[in-house]
Amino acid sequence: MQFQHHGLSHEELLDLYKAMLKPRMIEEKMLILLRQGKISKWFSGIGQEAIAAGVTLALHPEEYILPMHRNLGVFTNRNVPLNRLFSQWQGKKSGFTKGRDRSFHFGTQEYRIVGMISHLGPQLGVADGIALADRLRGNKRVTAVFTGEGATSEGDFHEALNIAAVWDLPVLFCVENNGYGLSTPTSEQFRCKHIADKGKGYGMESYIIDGNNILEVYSRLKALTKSVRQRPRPLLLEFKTFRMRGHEEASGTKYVPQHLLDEWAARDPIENYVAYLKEEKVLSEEAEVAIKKEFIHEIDENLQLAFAEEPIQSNESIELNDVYKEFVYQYIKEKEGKSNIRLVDAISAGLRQSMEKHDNLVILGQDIADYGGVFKVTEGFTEAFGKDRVRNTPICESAVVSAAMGLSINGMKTVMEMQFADFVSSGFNPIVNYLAKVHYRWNEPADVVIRMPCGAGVGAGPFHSQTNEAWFTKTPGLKVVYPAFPYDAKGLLATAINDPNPVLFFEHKALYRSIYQDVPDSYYTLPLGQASLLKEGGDITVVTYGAGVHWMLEILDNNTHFKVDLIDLRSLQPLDWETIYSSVRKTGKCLIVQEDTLFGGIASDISATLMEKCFEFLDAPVKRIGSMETPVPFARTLEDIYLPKGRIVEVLNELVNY
Ligand SMILES: Cc1ncc(C[n+]2csc(CCOP(=O)(O)OP(=O)(O)O)c2C)c(N)n1
Repeated sequence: MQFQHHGLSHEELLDLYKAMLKPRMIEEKMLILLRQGKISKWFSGIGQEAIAAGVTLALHPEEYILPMHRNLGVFTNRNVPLNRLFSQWQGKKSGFTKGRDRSFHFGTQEYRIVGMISHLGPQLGVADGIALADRLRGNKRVTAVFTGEGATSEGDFHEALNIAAVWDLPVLFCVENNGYGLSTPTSEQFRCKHIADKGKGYGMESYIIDGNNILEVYSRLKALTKSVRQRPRPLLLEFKTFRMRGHEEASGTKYVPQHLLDEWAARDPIENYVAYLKEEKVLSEEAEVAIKKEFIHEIDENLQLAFAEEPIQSNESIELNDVYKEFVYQYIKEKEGKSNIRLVDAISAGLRQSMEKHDNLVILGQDIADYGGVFKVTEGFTEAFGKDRVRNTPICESAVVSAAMGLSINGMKTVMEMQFADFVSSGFNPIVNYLAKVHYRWNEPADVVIRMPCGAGVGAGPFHSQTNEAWFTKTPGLKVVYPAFPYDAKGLLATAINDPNPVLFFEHKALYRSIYQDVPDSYYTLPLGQASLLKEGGDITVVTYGAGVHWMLEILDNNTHFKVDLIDLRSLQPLDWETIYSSVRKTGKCLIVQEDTLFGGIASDISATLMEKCFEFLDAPVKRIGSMETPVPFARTLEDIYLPKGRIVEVLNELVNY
């Protein structure tokens, strides 16, 4: 291995040695503890230390790094206290996740580190968002994100690189090509010769770097980070290296040919560097021993601290309290002056006023800039706020959700427009696994609203008509809002944007241009989690939301003999149970109407809960109505069969006569 000192002083050369040695020594200790059954799992980065160490030291401390499971050197070189790391791995209180997540699955704003989620790929889009926030604020900073070569096969890799290229984001995509993804060799992972070759396809500079040579890693990174800070752009960096141990310790390396292990053992980044330092008379035997002694002492001392800590204690309310970041709702009263406008206009006006109120708010979405979005909600916004804040995205829902997460981490708010709620399936993973879980895991909020134009009754077929709120009400950590009227939509959107938690904001397409209301011209807020009692009849409670509200209003207008308490839920998570209970206690009969197919929807949960909470008050079985258990059909005649509207009167009659 050839080392060139690139003009570094002896002290700097020694620092680079220590930067690799400490994580190596910690790992060696962990392997012993693993064998003693004192820690649960270990993902080894032995043999790859030069990459994490070199990249971290080339960055400034205020620049974010997003490491993976083999990048212990990122943490040690950001000087994260070792006792906190050890406690984290033991699920103890001084760790970073209150025992809620394991190993390197955490972030810390204090050290500007954003750890991975197990799904690997979303990490890359998060780096885009962090870098975008820096660009928008004019910070001359880089963001470095790590991935293995295996995870480059994920769509997230493609999406994140593509976005970074199109937006000129200062992201260093650091691919550690260590030969294997679990047991899968690179030959079964991709067909190109080098991962770096993919850079060309994105119009991106890319470089191949010897990942086992600390001086090459550090000096190349020093030069590249300097250049990217001056001229923001993404770089694809492929570090050639090798994974010397199993994917995790228990899985072993039987599938790796011995000659590869031997060849790469001879290229060990630390041993070779030590030989070089000794040859250059930078490191003496005595100094080496002294450094190791100091690290052994530091590791042991911090291990004692972690082992001495009690197993973590908690209770149900502590656990539940951390699912969402605390948000104190601020009531902002409307001012005088109203206009009779449609639902779509109210949403547009509300969004515009929030853009004026929050200068850190960014809107992301497909065709939302000059085109104004397919439903024209953001029409005229680029003139008012510019294309930086009203930002067209490529067609890549997953990385855009991840980027919104990154914007949040770096102090921004995002409203993302799903072009149609149906397409959220392409961004599902980061919503339910990243945004939903991040506050519970490491106390980091996801300040993101995802607007979801949804619903049937518009003759748009199986892929442009779904109302998929139940995909999200199931997932702790998300809020779900579903207004039926312009007034509610405007006030609830303002609150959703003020709320630092992730909110799925459903907007029914069939209501966009058909429902009018007098809506205050001024900015105002409405609280999430409060249903509205639209009619008081007293005989039957009907609980519904979205289009269901308007079906019910029409039915009640045409059938005045039904005496109904009509409840519009307005938000589904949090859900206003009290309003439902108090009406059902009074009427003793309840029908829940939802547009979604019935099985597993919100109606089922409300029904089951009423059985538990209001059983003594019920005079009839709780009834549910939803769409047929088929995809949403295209032809209007079929859609009428599919949707439940035509079946409501019959069930109401059943309940009246029960
Ligand atoms: C979406 C997803 N699929 C599969 C896995 C299981 N898994 C975890 S790590 C890993 C291998 C990753 O390989 P690579 O990206 O090359 O990183 P390395 O482990 O080699 O550092 C696999 C298959 C996962 N965590 N997430």
